[in-house]
Parts: sequence; structure tokens; C-alpha cells
Amino acid sequence: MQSEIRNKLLDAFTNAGETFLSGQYLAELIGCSRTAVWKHMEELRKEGFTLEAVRNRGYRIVKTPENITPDEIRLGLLTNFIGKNIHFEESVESTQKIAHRLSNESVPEGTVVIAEEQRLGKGRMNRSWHSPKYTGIWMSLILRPNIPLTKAPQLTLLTAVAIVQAIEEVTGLEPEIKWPNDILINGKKITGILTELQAEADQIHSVIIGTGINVNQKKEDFPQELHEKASSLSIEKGESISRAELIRSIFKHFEKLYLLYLEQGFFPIKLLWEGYAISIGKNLKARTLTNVIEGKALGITDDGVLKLEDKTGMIHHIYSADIEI
Ligand code: BT5
Repeated sequence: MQSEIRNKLLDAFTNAGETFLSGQYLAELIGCSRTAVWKHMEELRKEGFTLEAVRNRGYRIVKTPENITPDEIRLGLLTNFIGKNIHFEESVESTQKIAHRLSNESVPEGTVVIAEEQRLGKGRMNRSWHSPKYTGIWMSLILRPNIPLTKAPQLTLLTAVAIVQAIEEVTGLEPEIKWPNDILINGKKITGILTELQAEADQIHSVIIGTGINVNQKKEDFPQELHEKASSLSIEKGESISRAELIRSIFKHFEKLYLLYLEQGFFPIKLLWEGYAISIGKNLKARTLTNVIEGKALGITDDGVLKLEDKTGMIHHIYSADIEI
């Protein structure tokens, strides 16, 4: 976890923009000594930040490091609780595993676990998620919404909307959503979402939303079996993309949508989601755990459940499946 002083320091630089901040000003603002401020500035320098220090004016940050660090994410973060508490690791089996553990330790809502690499990244139904080092965003967000168990899948759809909005904002690309949890660009998967619950009876203890976003991989970084199916934002855009900026943007959009959802329910999210969905109106094959249903996608219900009409006119409600378009 990050230190309180470091967080306050980064918030001050976020608010200051290009303006220099003096050591004296920072020390008073944060309530620590000037030596402590200097020590934290040196730590930032070691992490790869480029700082400018000018006599009689103070400090400003001119460049952030290449790798992601919690400090870099924090600099410029405009949320109140999503992503304010970052648990950062260089290499883990799965960020979901750590988030489950932290969730039991009662960390605040909005805590995220981010790793530079996952050695055993998970998809749904025990599939694997390829998560190579320094190229993607592999993170798990801990939420504690007061909603019934059955509504938890709506949060997967909400997350997809937040990520699409953030990708649009940061890259200008126009992703599409394939129900329930895939984000595609030019038909290739850029992002997968895995929503897991900790619950008792009908009471949700926490929802853990794992997102895997392919950001700066090159084609050769993907294993052969994913070449046709997967892509990254930098392949689609033709340039590399700042992962920290994208993470901040996701947190911002997510917090806005999540607060809207808690206040007004799923309906406004549904409208946004439909605007990005590619499957609606198309003929699909839905592979559920027990069977395969073919039909036309009519849309989603107010609860986020997919409605498929088969050849006989019967309407099926699909709660969880893999979709082929
Ligand atoms: C998903 O599952 O799409 C959910 C992926 C969630 C990953 C995040 S990363 C952070 C957090 N920690 C974790 O351990 N997991 C979450 P599903 O719909 O089952 O898709 C899995 C399938 O996508 C695999 O079977 C592959 O075919 C394909 N796949 C694997 N890695 C991929 C990648 N990097 N990009 C695109 N497709 C991939």
C-alpha cells in the first residue's frame, strides 16, 4: 500500500498541473517536514519520474516512468474512491486471487490490485488468460454494492461500458461489446472481464471484477492460438498507449457509472451498453454449460440477461454463455 504522504504529494502535483510547488508549501499542505518532502521526491526520481527542481520556485513533474507504478496512476487521478487504494505487484499468479484475499481483510471499496504480469491469469470457466509482462492492464477491482446476488452480472456490463468509454477517450478507437464480457475491435478481442463474488445466502460480501486489457502487445507477443482471435490497442492504433492514462480514465468512467447505477439502477447503464453492443439483432449461437441455442438476439432485459429468439419463435433467457456471431 502507498504511503499517506506520497499520496498527498501526488494529489498536490495533480492539482498544480505545470505550476512549480515549493518544498515549504508542500510541507505545510501535507503536514510533514521539508526533509520528508525531499525524501519522497527522491523516491519518485528513483521510480523513473523526471522532476524539475528550480531554486526559489520548487518542484514539478515533467515526465512519468515507462512501467506502471501506483504513483504514476495516482498522478492525475480524478476519482473519490475507485483506484484510490492500489495494491501493486510485479508478478502474480492472478490478481483475482489477491483481491479475494484483500477483500477478506476489509480493504475499502474501490481498492484495486494491479500486476505487471500474471503467471496463471484466469478467464471464465477455468480458461486461461494470457497476461505477459509490461504490455497489458491486468487488474481486479473490489466493490461492496448493496444489491441482490442476481444483479451482480450487471456489473460486468457496466464495467464493459466504462472500459469502452475510456478506450475511446484515450485512443480514439471505437470498440464494440460482445455480450456478456468481451470488448472487440475489428472483430478481435482486446479485453475480457471476469466477475466473481464473495457472498453468503443472498448477501453480497464483495464483487471482484477482473479486467484484462491488451494494450501494447505486438502480434508476436500473442501465442499462436490467439493470433486470429486477439489483438491489442497498439496494434489497432499503430502506436503505443500509456497504460497509466488508460487506467485513470477507466477509474473515472467506472466511478461515474457505478454511482449512477447505485442511484438509478441498471436502466441508464443498459441504454449506454446497447449503444456499444454488436450482438443485438444478429443471429447467434449461444453455448451454455448444458446446451447450444441458436437464434436472433433481441436485446438484453432490464437485468442484463440476453434474450434469444429461436426458429420456432420461442424466447430464451441466457444468463451465461459463450457467443458466436
Ligand atoms: C475472459 O474470459 O475473457 C475474462 C478474462 C479476465 C482476465 C482478467 S486479468 C485480471 C484478472 N485476473 C485474472 O486472473 N483474470 C482477470 P473468457 O471469456 O473465458 O475468455 C477466455 C478466452 O480468451 C481464452 O480461452 C482464450 O481463447 C482467450 N484469451 C486468452 N488470453 C487472451 C488475451 N490476452 N487476449 C484475448 N483473448 C485471450
